[in-house]
Amino acid sequence: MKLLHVSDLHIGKSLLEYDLLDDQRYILNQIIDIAKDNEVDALLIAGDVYDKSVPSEGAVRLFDDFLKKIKDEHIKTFIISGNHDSDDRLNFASKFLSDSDIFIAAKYKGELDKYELSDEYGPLNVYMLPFIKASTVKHFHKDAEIENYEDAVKCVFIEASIDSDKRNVILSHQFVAGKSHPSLSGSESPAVAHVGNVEVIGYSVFDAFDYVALGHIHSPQRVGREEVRYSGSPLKYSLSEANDDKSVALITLKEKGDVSVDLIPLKPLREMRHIKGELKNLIANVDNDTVDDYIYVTLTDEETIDDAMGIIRNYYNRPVNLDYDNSRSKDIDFDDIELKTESKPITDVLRDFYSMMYGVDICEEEMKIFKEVAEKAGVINEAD
Ligand SMILES: [Mn+2]
Repeated sequence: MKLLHVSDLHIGKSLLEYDLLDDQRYILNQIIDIAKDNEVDALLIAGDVYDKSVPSEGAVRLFDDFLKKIKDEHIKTFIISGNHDSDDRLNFASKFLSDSDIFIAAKYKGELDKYELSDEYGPLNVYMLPFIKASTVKHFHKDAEIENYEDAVKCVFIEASIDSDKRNVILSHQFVAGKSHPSLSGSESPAVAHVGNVEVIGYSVFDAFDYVALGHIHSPQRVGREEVRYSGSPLKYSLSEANDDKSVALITLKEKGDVSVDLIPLKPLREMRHIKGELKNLIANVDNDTVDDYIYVTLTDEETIDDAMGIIRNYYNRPVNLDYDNSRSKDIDFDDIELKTESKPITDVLRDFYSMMYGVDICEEEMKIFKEVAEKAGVINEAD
């Protein structure tokens, strides 16, 4: 039995003003090609299909096209919801889609969805756990002692009476940790890793499963054991993922206990790059193959350069962000900022920030504009 595990598609996501639909269409087609080339028995999509609970028209259209291709290629597909998905919207038409071997579990309704596949080694159970919170499960199992997400998942598994002697696979979109927490990449939101976090679920809760297809963390990685994995997002969605190697996980299951994992690399339509240096050096060394990539720029110039982003735009078509790494930026102690700012009026905070960044005092005209904007945003009122 061969299964292809992907997650965190985040269809409809944009980077700054660039919508990523072309990049996402390209990578979804690549995933279908990989599924075909490897003759997989099923595709597993472990949540965060969409980036937003109310996806854009373009996002819905792209997912619709993707489902059509899956159906035309006869790829059996299992899809669960992630924390970014609206359960009811993702569930739309799911009863019809199941006739086409596309199974969606977007909402926990008190029972764990289970499908049985089979091959020459016998039956294989595919369980689908949509993204759940502790309160979701508590609602259905009022007598169970559920204090956190781990209790909730344990309760779901007990209710489903999973037979650990059978071959079992599960899709789950939760924050699962091994001995250490998985490394976050920044675009997962709102996963915040800290000790005692009620969302963290120990990987041993999944001991009854031969393979655990996880979604939520965007950097591909195993959790605790080889067969408990985050496939990671198919595209880089934040600067901290710029050095990730994105991949899909091809799972081969033979008799009970015999599971192998192969990572198949994905190649994006456009790369994400972080370039760093003095502006004059950066623009003197532009590699023509990279001008369409998503570019994060860090300037090491000591002086702030007027309209640096505008200059960068003359060389790169998709700059996403620009910041500085110089002696001034190194002076900023982010832990201290909250303490230093809470007792000050916001106009003073801006005055200090401006002089730290630019080395001169803010002029009255700029301060006037700032006040107007801050008033409109409701940060200050006229009395301030
Ligand atoms: Mn995600």
